[in-house]
Amino acid sequence: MEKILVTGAAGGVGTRLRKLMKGMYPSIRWSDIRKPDDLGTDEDFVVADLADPGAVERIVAGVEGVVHLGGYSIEGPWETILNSNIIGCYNLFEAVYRAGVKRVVFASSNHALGFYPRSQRVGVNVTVRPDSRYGISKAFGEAVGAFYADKHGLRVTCLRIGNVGDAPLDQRRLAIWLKPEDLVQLIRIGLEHRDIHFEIFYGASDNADAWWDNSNARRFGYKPTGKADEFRAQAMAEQAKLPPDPIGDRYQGGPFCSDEYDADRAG
Ligand code: 15L
Repeated sequence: MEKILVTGAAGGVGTRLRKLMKGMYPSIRWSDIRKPDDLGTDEDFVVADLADPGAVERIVAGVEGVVHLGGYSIEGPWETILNSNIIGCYNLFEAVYRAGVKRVVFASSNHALGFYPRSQRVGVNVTVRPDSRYGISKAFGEAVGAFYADKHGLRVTCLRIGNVGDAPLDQRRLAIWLKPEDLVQLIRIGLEHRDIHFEIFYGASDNADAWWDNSNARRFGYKPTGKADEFRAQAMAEQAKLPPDPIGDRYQGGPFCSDEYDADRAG
């Protein structure tokens, strides 16, 4: 890979990646709907609204691989999710295909499967169970990726990311924490591994409480270095400060599941 594009450069994960991936490829173009506050003078950055197909065409021109983090990263109103994550994601894959880009690493999310109970271990061959409009948009993105891989030969890797941070923030994050350096490892597998066609990996470190079977990522050489267990005491201390959440605590998606939840009343 000589030249790659990373969307979502101004977001929390993008901001970390701009530091961690510096110099990793000969040329990295960063993009977002707004300029990052801490943009360095040596960084190649282009503003683009993913909902605008023309703007997306311009940012993908000349790149060999794309890391697609861009979009709205939490639950939001339908209009917002529709424009940023559904239309934006479609525009990205379509532009990539038309420009002859070879690979996409798509930042999916644990919220595409948030309604699996915490008691169930899930692998990559399960039905999606989104916990939010945001989760639906991530399931949509995975489907778009599979389509362009199968129909047009694009090499696509979907990362079902848990929670990226310096340390797990609470009990749920002990199961789904992703050390930023481990995310970089997963991205590099997606961009560089010879045998990628369409793959789904869980974006999680080596967590003792894991709910996900990440053997597919390990098959491609993923060796996570982060261990959430090392932060157990502090994560549980933070958990103790949170109010009880009977629905959120039952399901993998946590508060994304309890937010707007009225299934019991409907039944
Ligand atoms: C996500 O997908 C979000 O982008 C992030 O903001 C966190 O909410 C994370 O999931 C999580 O589940 O902790």
